[in-house]
Amino acid sequence: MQTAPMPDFPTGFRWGVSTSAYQIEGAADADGRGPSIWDTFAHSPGRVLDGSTGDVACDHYHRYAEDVALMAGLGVTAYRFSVAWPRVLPAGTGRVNAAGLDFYERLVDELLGHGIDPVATLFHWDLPEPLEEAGGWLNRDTAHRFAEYADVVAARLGDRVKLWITLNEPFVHMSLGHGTGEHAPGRTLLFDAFPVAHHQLLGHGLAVAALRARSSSPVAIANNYSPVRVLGDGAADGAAGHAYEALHNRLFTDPLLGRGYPTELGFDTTVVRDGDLDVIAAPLDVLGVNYYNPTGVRAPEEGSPLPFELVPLTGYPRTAFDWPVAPDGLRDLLGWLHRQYGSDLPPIQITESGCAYDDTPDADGRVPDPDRIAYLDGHLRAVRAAMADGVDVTGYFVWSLLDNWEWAEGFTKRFGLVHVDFATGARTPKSSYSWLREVIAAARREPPR
Ligand code: PNW
Repeated sequence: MQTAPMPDFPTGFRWGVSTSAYQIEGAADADGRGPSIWDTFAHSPGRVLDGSTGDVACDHYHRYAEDVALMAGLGVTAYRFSVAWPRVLPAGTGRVNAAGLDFYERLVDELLGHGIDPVATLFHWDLPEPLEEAGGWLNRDTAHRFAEYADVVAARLGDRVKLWITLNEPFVHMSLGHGTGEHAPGRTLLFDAFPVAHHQLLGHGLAVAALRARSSSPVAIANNYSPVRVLGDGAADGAAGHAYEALHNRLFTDPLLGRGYPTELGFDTTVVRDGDLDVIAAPLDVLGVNYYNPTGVRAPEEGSPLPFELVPLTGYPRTAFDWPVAPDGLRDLLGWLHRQYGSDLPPIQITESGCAYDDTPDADGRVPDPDRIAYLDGHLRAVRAAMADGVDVTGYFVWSLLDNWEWAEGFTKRFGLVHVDFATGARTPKSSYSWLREVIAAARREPPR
Protein backbone atom coordinates (compact mmCIF):
# COMPACT_ATOMS: atom_id res chain seq x y z
CA MET A 1 0.00 0.00 0.00
CA GLN A 2 1.14 3.53 -0.70
CA THR A 3 1.70 5.85 2.21
CA ALA A 4 0.71 9.01 0.29
CA PRO A 5 -2.77 10.22 1.29
CA MET A 6 -5.62 8.93 -0.83
CA PRO A 7 -6.40 11.55 -3.50
CA ASP A 8 -9.65 13.40 -2.98
CA PHE A 9 -12.90 12.22 -4.57
CA PRO A 10 -15.66 14.65 -5.56
CA THR A 11 -18.45 15.35 -3.09
CA GLY A 12 -21.41 13.22 -4.09
CA PHE A 13 -19.18 10.35 -5.24
CA ARG A 14 -21.11 7.21 -4.32
CA TRP A 15 -19.41 4.87 -1.83
CA GLY A 16 -20.97 1.43 -1.64
CA VAL A 17 -20.75 -2.26 -0.93
CA SER A 18 -22.26 -5.03 -3.07
CA THR A 19 -23.79 -8.45 -2.40
CA SER A 20 -26.15 -10.84 -4.16
CA ALA A 21 -29.22 -12.71 -2.98
CA TYR A 22 -28.22 -16.36 -3.34
CA GLN A 23 -24.76 -15.69 -1.93
CA ILE A 24 -25.92 -14.22 1.38
CA GLU A 25 -29.64 -14.60 2.09
CA GLY A 26 -30.07 -18.27 3.01
CA ALA A 27 -33.69 -18.88 4.09
CA ALA A 28 -34.12 -20.92 0.92
CA ASP A 29 -37.58 -22.16 1.88
CA ALA A 30 -38.79 -19.10 3.78
CA ASP A 31 -42.07 -17.33 3.09
CA GLY A 32 -42.95 -19.03 -0.17
CA ARG A 33 -39.64 -18.72 -2.05
CA GLY A 34 -39.49 -21.02 -5.07
CA PRO A 35 -36.40 -22.93 -6.26
CA SER A 36 -33.81 -21.34 -8.55
CA ILE A 37 -31.28 -22.93 -10.88
CA TRP A 38 -28.61 -22.34 -8.23
CA ASP A 39 -30.52 -24.44 -5.66
CA THR A 40 -30.67 -27.25 -8.20
CA PHE A 41 -27.02 -26.88 -9.19
CA ALA A 42 -25.63 -26.59 -5.65
CA HIS A 43 -27.62 -29.63 -4.55
CA SER A 44 -26.18 -31.70 -7.43
CA PRO A 45 -23.11 -33.67 -6.26
CA GLY A 46 -19.75 -32.56 -7.66
CA ARG A 47 -20.78 -29.09 -8.77
CA VAL A 48 -19.51 -27.03 -5.81
CA LEU A 49 -15.93 -27.34 -4.53
CA ASP A 50 -16.79 -27.99 -0.87
CA GLY A 51 -20.20 -29.57 -1.49
CA SER A 52 -21.94 -26.64 0.20
CA THR A 53 -25.15 -24.84 -0.82
CA GLY A 54 -26.67 -21.40 -0.25
CA ASP A 55 -29.48 -22.87 1.88
CA VAL A 56 -28.28 -20.89 4.91
CA ALA A 57 -25.29 -18.85 3.62
CA CYS A 58 -24.99 -15.69 5.81
CA ASP A 59 -28.64 -15.95 6.90
CA HIS A 60 -28.92 -12.33 5.81
CA TYR A 61 -32.66 -12.85 5.29
CA HIS A 62 -33.01 -12.93 9.08
CA ARG A 63 -30.00 -10.77 10.00
CA TYR A 64 -30.49 -7.94 7.50
CA ALA A 65 -30.88 -5.28 10.22
CA GLU A 66 -27.51 -6.22 11.74
CA ASP A 67 -25.97 -6.09 8.25
CA VAL A 68 -27.43 -2.65 7.52
CA ALA A 69 -25.99 -1.48 10.85
CA LEU A 70 -22.57 -2.72 9.67
CA MET A 71 -22.99 -0.66 6.47
CA ALA A 72 -23.98 2.40 8.48
CA GLY A 73 -20.89 1.92 10.66
CA LEU A 74 -18.75 1.81 7.52
CA GLY A 75 -20.25 5.09 6.32
CA VAL A 76 -21.28 3.94 2.83
CA THR A 77 -23.82 6.02 0.95
CA ALA A 78 -25.23 3.11 -1.09
CA TYR A 79 -25.84 -0.63 -0.89
CA ARG A 80 -26.08 -2.83 -3.98
CA PHE A 81 -28.10 -5.99 -3.30
CA SER A 82 -29.99 -8.30 -5.62
CA VAL A 83 -33.63 -9.28 -5.56
CA ALA A 84 -34.25 -13.03 -5.79
CA TRP A 85 -36.70 -13.53 -8.66
CA PRO A 86 -37.93 -16.84 -7.12
CA ARG A 87 -38.92 -15.03 -3.91
CA VAL A 88 -41.08 -12.59 -5.86
CA LEU A 89 -42.49 -14.95 -8.52
CA PRO A 90 -41.93 -18.52 -7.28
CA ALA A 91 -42.85 -19.99 -10.67
CA GLY A 92 -40.95 -17.25 -12.49
CA THR A 93 -44.19 -15.83 -13.90
CA GLY A 94 -47.82 -15.44 -12.87
CA ARG A 95 -48.55 -15.52 -9.16
CA VAL A 96 -46.79 -12.84 -7.12
CA ASN A 97 -45.54 -13.88 -3.67
CA ALA A 98 -46.22 -10.76 -1.60
CA ALA A 99 -44.17 -12.12 1.33
CA GLY A 100 -41.06 -12.16 -0.88
CA LEU A 101 -41.55 -8.51 -1.78
CA ASP A 102 -42.15 -7.73 1.89
CA PHE A 103 -38.58 -8.80 2.67
CA TYR A 104 -37.09 -6.37 0.13
CA GLU A 105 -39.38 -3.64 1.37
CA ARG A 106 -38.12 -4.17 4.95
CA LEU A 107 -34.53 -4.07 3.68
CA VAL A 108 -35.07 -0.93 1.58
CA ASP A 109 -36.78 0.90 4.42
CA GLU A 110 -34.01 -0.10 6.84
CA LEU A 111 -31.42 1.30 4.40
CA LEU A 112 -33.30 4.55 3.88
CA GLY A 113 -33.65 4.90 7.64
CA HIS A 114 -29.83 4.92 7.83
CA GLY A 115 -29.40 7.33 4.91
CA ILE A 116 -28.11 4.60 2.58
CA ASP A 117 -29.27 4.54 -1.07
CA PRO A 118 -30.79 1.17 -2.07
CA VAL A 119 -29.33 -0.03 -5.40
CA ALA A 120 -31.26 -3.08 -6.60
CA THR A 121 -30.02 -5.66 -9.12
CA LEU A 122 -32.89 -7.66 -10.59
CA PHE A 123 -30.99 -10.68 -11.91
CA HIS A 124 -27.85 -12.00 -10.25
CA TRP A 125 -28.06 -15.48 -11.83
CA ASP A 126 -30.79 -17.12 -9.69
CA LEU A 127 -33.32 -17.91 -12.44
CA PRO A 128 -36.53 -19.55 -11.16
CA GLU A 129 -36.22 -23.29 -11.84
CA PRO A 130 -39.58 -23.57 -13.66
CA LEU A 131 -38.31 -21.08 -16.26
CA GLU A 132 -35.17 -23.17 -16.76
CA GLU A 133 -37.38 -26.18 -17.39
CA ALA A 134 -39.01 -24.16 -20.18
CA GLY A 135 -35.58 -23.54 -21.77
CA GLY A 136 -34.23 -20.77 -19.53
CA TRP A 137 -32.38 -18.00 -21.34
CA LEU A 138 -32.23 -20.13 -24.49
CA ASN A 139 -35.97 -19.43 -24.71
CA ARG A 140 -36.89 -15.97 -25.97
CA ASP A 141 -39.96 -15.98 -23.72
CA THR A 142 -37.69 -15.65 -20.65
CA ALA A 143 -36.89 -12.07 -21.77
CA HIS A 144 -40.59 -11.22 -21.52
CA ARG A 145 -40.91 -12.98 -18.17
CA PHE A 146 -37.97 -10.87 -16.91
CA ALA A 147 -39.74 -7.66 -17.90
CA GLU A 148 -42.90 -8.88 -16.14
CA TYR A 149 -40.83 -9.48 -12.99
CA ALA A 150 -39.16 -6.05 -13.27
CA ASP A 151 -42.61 -4.48 -13.43
CA VAL A 152 -43.72 -6.32 -10.28
CA VAL A 153 -40.65 -5.22 -8.29
CA ALA A 154 -40.84 -1.62 -9.52
CA ALA A 155 -44.54 -1.43 -8.66
CA ARG A 156 -43.63 -2.10 -5.01
CA LEU A 157 -40.22 -0.40 -4.67
CA GLY A 158 -40.06 2.09 -7.56
CA ASP A 159 -40.46 5.06 -5.26
CA ARG A 160 -37.53 4.07 -3.00
CA VAL A 161 -34.83 2.25 -4.99
CA LYS A 162 -32.30 4.91 -6.07
CA LEU A 163 -30.64 2.99 -8.90
CA TRP A 164 -31.88 -0.05 -10.82
CA ILE A 165 -29.46 -2.60 -12.24
CA THR A 166 -31.16 -5.02 -14.61
CA LEU A 167 -28.61 -7.82 -15.04
CA ASN A 168 -25.40 -8.75 -13.27
CA GLU A 169 -22.58 -9.93 -15.54
CA PRO A 170 -24.57 -11.43 -18.40
CA PHE A 171 -21.20 -12.47 -19.88
CA VAL A 172 -20.39 -14.73 -16.90
CA HIS A 173 -23.91 -16.16 -16.87
CA MET A 174 -23.57 -16.99 -20.56
CA SER A 175 -19.99 -18.25 -20.55
CA LEU A 176 -19.70 -20.11 -17.22
CA GLY A 177 -23.39 -21.02 -16.94
CA HIS A 178 -24.05 -22.07 -20.53
CA GLY A 179 -20.65 -22.23 -22.30
CA THR A 180 -18.38 -24.22 -19.97
CA GLY A 181 -20.89 -25.45 -17.38
CA GLU A 182 -18.95 -24.32 -14.30
CA HIS A 183 -21.98 -22.35 -13.07
CA ALA A 184 -25.71 -23.06 -13.03
CA PRO A 185 -27.49 -24.21 -15.09
CA GLY A 186 -24.39 -26.19 -16.12
CA ARG A 187 -24.85 -26.24 -19.89
CA THR A 188 -21.77 -26.80 -22.09
CA LEU A 189 -22.67 -25.12 -25.37
CA LEU A 190 -19.45 -23.11 -25.91
CA PHE A 191 -20.17 -20.58 -28.68
CA ASP A 192 -23.64 -22.04 -29.26
CA ALA A 193 -24.55 -20.21 -26.03
CA PHE A 194 -25.04 -16.97 -28.01
CA PRO A 195 -28.87 -17.02 -27.64
CA VAL A 196 -28.28 -16.68 -23.88
CA ALA A 197 -26.49 -13.39 -24.56
CA HIS A 198 -29.20 -12.13 -26.85
CA HIS A 199 -32.17 -13.11 -24.70
CA GLN A 200 -30.58 -11.62 -21.58
CA LEU A 201 -29.98 -8.36 -23.45
CA LEU A 202 -33.50 -8.38 -24.86
CA GLY A 203 -34.81 -8.96 -21.33
CA HIS A 204 -32.66 -6.04 -20.17
CA GLY A 205 -34.13 -3.71 -22.82
CA LEU A 206 -37.71 -4.76 -22.08
CA ALA A 207 -37.05 -4.35 -18.35
CA VAL A 208 -35.64 -0.84 -18.85
CA ALA A 209 -38.98 0.17 -20.37
CA ALA A 210 -40.93 -1.53 -17.54
CA LEU A 211 -38.81 0.19 -14.87
CA ARG A 212 -39.13 3.62 -16.47
CA ALA A 213 -42.91 3.23 -16.55
CA ARG A 214 -42.98 2.74 -12.75
CA SER A 215 -39.98 4.63 -11.38
CA SER A 216 -38.12 7.86 -12.04
CA SER A 217 -34.84 6.40 -10.74
CA PRO A 218 -31.87 5.87 -13.09
CA VAL A 219 -31.33 2.50 -14.76
CA ALA A 220 -28.07 0.60 -15.31
CA ILE A 221 -26.65 -2.81 -16.16
CA ALA A 222 -23.59 -4.33 -14.45
CA ASN A 223 -21.14 -5.81 -16.95
CA ASN A 224 -17.83 -7.41 -16.09
CA TYR A 225 -14.78 -6.38 -18.08
CA SER A 226 -11.22 -7.55 -18.29
CA PRO A 227 -8.51 -5.60 -20.12
CA VAL A 228 -6.72 -7.90 -22.54
CA ARG A 229 -2.95 -8.40 -22.26
CA VAL A 230 -1.68 -9.97 -25.49
CA LEU A 231 1.24 -12.32 -24.86
CA GLY A 232 3.42 -12.96 -27.88
CA ASP A 233 4.03 -10.56 -30.73
CA GLY A 234 2.84 -12.60 -33.71
CA ALA A 235 -0.05 -11.39 -35.86
CA ALA A 236 -2.00 -14.45 -34.70
CA ASP A 237 -1.53 -13.36 -31.07
CA GLY A 238 -2.89 -9.91 -31.88
CA ALA A 239 -5.89 -11.45 -33.66
CA ALA A 240 -6.52 -13.70 -30.65
CA GLY A 241 -6.43 -10.67 -28.35
CA HIS A 242 -8.89 -8.87 -30.59
CA ALA A 243 -11.23 -11.89 -30.59
CA TYR A 244 -11.13 -12.18 -26.81
CA GLU A 245 -11.78 -8.46 -26.44
CA ALA A 246 -14.82 -8.78 -28.71
CA LEU A 247 -16.12 -11.67 -26.59
CA HIS A 248 -15.46 -10.43 -23.07
CA ASN A 249 -15.61 -6.64 -23.40
CA ARG A 250 -17.75 -5.85 -26.46
CA LEU A 251 -20.33 -8.60 -26.95
CA PHE A 252 -22.74 -7.00 -24.47
CA THR A 253 -21.58 -3.38 -24.56
CA ASP A 254 -21.61 -2.83 -28.33
CA PRO A 255 -25.34 -3.61 -28.72
CA LEU A 256 -26.22 -1.76 -25.47
CA LEU A 257 -24.56 1.37 -26.84
CA GLY A 258 -26.20 1.12 -30.25
CA ARG A 259 -23.50 -0.60 -32.30
CA GLY A 260 -25.03 -4.03 -32.82
CA TYR A 261 -23.14 -7.27 -32.15
CA PRO A 262 -19.45 -7.61 -32.96
CA THR A 263 -19.20 -9.74 -36.10
CA GLU A 264 -15.68 -11.12 -35.75
CA LEU A 265 -16.67 -14.05 -33.53
CA GLY A 266 -18.87 -15.66 -36.18
CA PHE A 267 -21.84 -16.20 -33.86
CA ASP A 268 -25.01 -17.60 -35.41
CA THR A 269 -27.33 -14.62 -34.81
CA THR A 270 -30.51 -16.05 -36.32
CA VAL A 271 -32.29 -15.53 -32.96
CA VAL A 272 -31.98 -11.75 -33.41
CA ARG A 273 -35.28 -10.41 -34.77
CA ASP A 274 -36.09 -7.09 -36.40
CA GLY A 275 -36.39 -4.38 -33.77
CA ASP A 276 -34.51 -6.29 -31.03
CA LEU A 277 -31.40 -4.15 -31.33
CA ASP A 278 -33.47 -0.99 -30.81
CA VAL A 279 -35.00 -2.46 -27.63
CA ILE A 280 -31.52 -3.42 -26.35
CA ALA A 281 -30.06 0.03 -27.08
CA ALA A 282 -32.51 1.84 -24.78
CA PRO A 283 -30.49 4.70 -23.24
CA LEU A 284 -28.70 3.79 -20.01
CA ASP A 285 -28.29 6.30 -17.18
CA VAL A 286 -25.24 4.55 -15.74
CA LEU A 287 -22.91 1.77 -16.90
CA GLY A 288 -22.03 -0.57 -14.05
CA VAL A 289 -18.48 -1.90 -14.34
CA ASN A 290 -17.38 -4.99 -12.40
CA TYR A 291 -13.60 -5.39 -12.48
CA TYR A 292 -11.37 -8.04 -10.93
CA ASN A 293 -8.32 -8.61 -13.16
CA PRO A 294 -6.83 -8.45 -16.64
CA THR A 295 -6.65 -11.51 -18.91
CA GLY A 296 -3.58 -12.84 -20.72
CA VAL A 297 -4.32 -14.03 -24.26
CA ARG A 298 -2.31 -15.58 -27.09
CA ALA A 299 -2.96 -17.44 -30.33
CA PRO A 300 -4.65 -20.84 -29.86
CA GLU A 301 -3.09 -24.20 -30.74
CA GLU A 302 -3.96 -25.65 -34.14
CA GLY A 303 -7.42 -27.21 -34.05
CA SER A 304 -8.57 -25.38 -30.88
CA PRO A 305 -12.36 -24.86 -30.69
CA LEU A 306 -11.77 -21.26 -29.54
CA PRO A 307 -10.11 -18.38 -31.45
CA PHE A 308 -7.79 -17.57 -28.49
CA GLU A 309 -5.95 -19.23 -25.64
CA LEU A 310 -6.06 -17.78 -22.12
CA VAL A 311 -2.70 -17.68 -20.34
CA PRO A 312 -2.06 -16.88 -16.65
CA LEU A 313 -0.34 -13.52 -16.23
CA THR A 314 2.95 -13.60 -14.35
CA GLY A 315 4.62 -10.89 -12.30
CA TYR A 316 1.63 -9.83 -10.22
CA PRO A 317 0.76 -10.61 -6.59
CA ARG A 318 -2.16 -13.06 -6.48
CA THR A 319 -5.34 -13.41 -4.43
CA ALA A 320 -6.61 -16.63 -2.86
CA PHE A 321 -8.53 -17.19 -6.12
CA ASP A 322 -5.13 -17.05 -7.88
CA TRP A 323 -6.34 -13.90 -9.67
CA PRO A 324 -3.58 -11.34 -10.40
CA VAL A 325 -3.72 -8.09 -8.42
CA ALA A 326 -3.47 -5.45 -11.17
CA PRO A 327 -4.93 -2.05 -10.34
CA ASP A 328 -3.32 -0.65 -13.50
CA GLY A 329 -5.78 -2.88 -15.36
CA LEU A 330 -8.70 -0.91 -13.92
CA ARG A 331 -7.24 2.41 -15.08
CA ASP A 332 -6.54 0.89 -18.52
CA LEU A 333 -10.03 -0.57 -18.73
CA LEU A 334 -11.73 2.73 -17.88
CA GLY A 335 -9.56 4.49 -20.47
CA TRP A 336 -10.44 1.83 -23.05
CA LEU A 337 -14.18 2.24 -22.43
CA HIS A 338 -13.81 6.03 -22.75
CA ARG A 339 -11.90 5.80 -26.05
CA GLN A 340 -13.94 2.95 -27.49
CA TYR A 341 -17.41 4.40 -26.87
CA GLY A 342 -16.73 8.13 -26.71
CA SER A 343 -19.82 10.24 -26.20
CA ASP A 344 -22.06 7.11 -26.25
CA LEU A 345 -20.60 6.05 -22.90
CA PRO A 346 -22.83 6.92 -19.92
CA PRO A 347 -21.33 7.80 -16.53
CA ILE A 348 -19.70 4.75 -14.94
CA GLN A 349 -20.08 3.32 -11.46
CA ILE A 350 -17.71 0.54 -10.39
CA THR A 351 -20.39 -1.89 -9.23
CA GLU A 352 -17.92 -4.57 -8.03
CA SER A 353 -14.25 -4.48 -7.07
CA GLY A 354 -12.64 -6.70 -4.47
CA CYS A 355 -10.57 -9.76 -3.67
CA ALA A 356 -10.54 -13.08 -1.82
CA TYR A 357 -7.98 -13.91 0.85
CA ASP A 358 -7.77 -16.62 3.51
CA ASP A 359 -8.78 -14.34 6.35
CA THR A 360 -8.82 -15.93 9.81
CA PRO A 361 -9.47 -14.38 13.20
CA ASP A 362 -6.35 -14.06 15.38
CA ALA A 363 -6.06 -14.93 19.10
CA ASP A 364 -7.67 -11.59 20.02
CA GLY A 365 -10.60 -12.20 17.67
CA ARG A 366 -9.40 -9.57 15.18
CA VAL A 367 -9.22 -10.31 11.46
CA PRO A 368 -6.19 -8.62 9.91
CA ASP A 369 -6.37 -8.46 6.09
CA PRO A 370 -3.52 -6.20 4.94
CA ASP A 371 -3.62 -7.66 1.42
CA ARG A 372 -7.23 -6.50 0.98
CA ILE A 373 -6.35 -3.01 2.22
CA ALA A 374 -3.52 -2.89 -0.35
CA TYR A 375 -5.89 -4.16 -3.04
CA LEU A 376 -8.58 -1.57 -2.34
CA ASP A 377 -6.03 1.22 -1.92
CA GLY A 378 -4.52 0.44 -5.33
CA HIS A 379 -7.87 0.13 -7.09
CA LEU A 380 -9.26 3.35 -5.61
CA ARG A 381 -6.15 5.21 -6.74
CA ALA A 382 -6.60 3.67 -10.21
CA VAL A 383 -10.20 4.92 -10.34
CA ARG A 384 -9.12 8.39 -9.27
CA ALA A 385 -6.35 8.39 -11.89
CA ALA A 386 -8.84 7.40 -14.60
CA MET A 387 -11.11 10.24 -13.47
CA ALA A 388 -8.16 12.62 -13.81
CA ASP A 389 -7.64 11.15 -17.31
CA GLY A 390 -11.18 12.32 -18.13
CA VAL A 391 -13.36 9.26 -17.48
CA ASP A 392 -16.66 10.06 -15.75
CA VAL A 393 -16.80 7.69 -12.74
CA THR A 394 -19.43 8.50 -10.13
CA GLY A 395 -19.21 5.62 -7.64
CA TYR A 396 -17.32 2.61 -6.33
CA PHE A 397 -18.84 -0.48 -4.68
CA VAL A 398 -16.65 -3.00 -2.87
CA TRP A 399 -17.37 -6.68 -3.48
CA SER A 400 -18.31 -7.59 -0.84
CA LEU A 401 -19.74 -6.46 2.50
CA LEU A 402 -19.65 -10.00 3.91
CA ASP A 403 -17.76 -13.23 3.36
CA ASN A 404 -20.34 -15.26 1.47
CA TRP A 405 -21.15 -18.28 -0.68
CA GLU A 406 -18.88 -17.92 -3.68
CA TRP A 407 -20.76 -19.97 -6.33
CA ALA A 408 -18.80 -23.02 -7.52
CA GLU A 409 -16.17 -22.26 -4.85
CA GLY A 410 -18.69 -22.61 -2.03
CA PHE A 411 -17.45 -21.15 1.25
CA THR A 412 -13.77 -21.47 0.34
CA LYS A 413 -13.27 -17.90 -0.93
CA ARG A 414 -13.71 -14.96 1.46
CA PHE A 415 -14.39 -11.61 -0.26
CA GLY A 416 -15.83 -9.70 2.71
CA LEU A 417 -14.89 -6.52 4.54
CA VAL A 418 -16.63 -8.37 7.35
CA HIS A 419 -15.63 -11.90 8.37
CA VAL A 420 -18.46 -14.40 8.75
CA ASP A 421 -18.18 -17.55 10.86
CA PHE A 422 -20.42 -19.80 8.77
CA ALA A 423 -21.02 -22.18 11.69
CA THR A 424 -22.52 -19.49 13.94
CA GLY A 425 -23.23 -16.60 11.57
CA ALA A 426 -21.10 -14.29 13.73
CA ARG A 427 -19.86 -11.18 11.90
CA THR A 428 -16.46 -9.60 12.67
CA PRO A 429 -15.32 -6.50 10.78
CA LYS A 430 -11.85 -7.06 9.30
CA SER A 431 -9.07 -4.44 9.42
CA SER A 432 -10.04 -3.44 5.83
CA TYR A 433 -13.44 -2.36 7.16
CA SER A 434 -11.81 0.10 9.58
CA TRP A 435 -9.42 1.28 6.87
CA LEU A 436 -12.24 1.89 4.36
CA ARG A 437 -14.31 3.67 7.01
CA GLU A 438 -11.49 6.22 7.36
CA VAL A 439 -11.14 6.61 3.58
CA ILE A 440 -14.87 7.20 3.15
CA ALA A 441 -15.05 9.58 6.12
CA ALA A 442 -12.16 11.66 4.73
CA ALA A 443 -13.71 11.72 1.25
CA ARG A 444 -17.13 12.75 2.54
CA ARG A 445 -15.58 15.48 4.68
CA GLU A 446 -13.32 16.88 1.93
CA PRO A 447 -14.69 20.04 0.25
CA PRO A 448 -14.48 19.95 -3.56
CA ARG A 449 -11.37 21.63 -4.97
C1 PNW B 1 -18.62 -11.91 -9.90
N1 PNW B 1 -14.59 -15.44 -13.53
O1 PNW B 1 -18.53 -13.18 -10.43
C2 PNW B 1 -20.01 -11.89 -9.35
O2 PNW B 1 -20.81 -10.83 -9.78
C3 PNW B 1 -20.09 -12.10 -7.88
O3 PNW B 1 -21.33 -12.71 -7.58
C4 PNW B 1 -18.91 -12.91 -7.40
O4 PNW B 1 -19.01 -13.28 -6.06
C5 PNW B 1 -17.67 -12.08 -7.66
O5 PNW B 1 -17.58 -11.70 -9.02
C6 PNW B 1 -16.37 -12.75 -7.25
O6 PNW B 1 -16.15 -13.90 -8.04
C7 PNW B 1 -17.50 -13.67 -11.19
O7 PNW B 1 -14.43 -16.65 -13.44
C8 PNW B 1 -17.35 -15.06 -11.17
O8 PNW B 1 -13.92 -14.72 -14.29
C9 PNW B 1 -16.40 -15.63 -11.93
C10 PNW B 1 -15.58 -14.84 -12.74
C11 PNW B 1 -15.74 -13.45 -12.75
C12 PNW B 1 -16.72 -12.88 -11.97
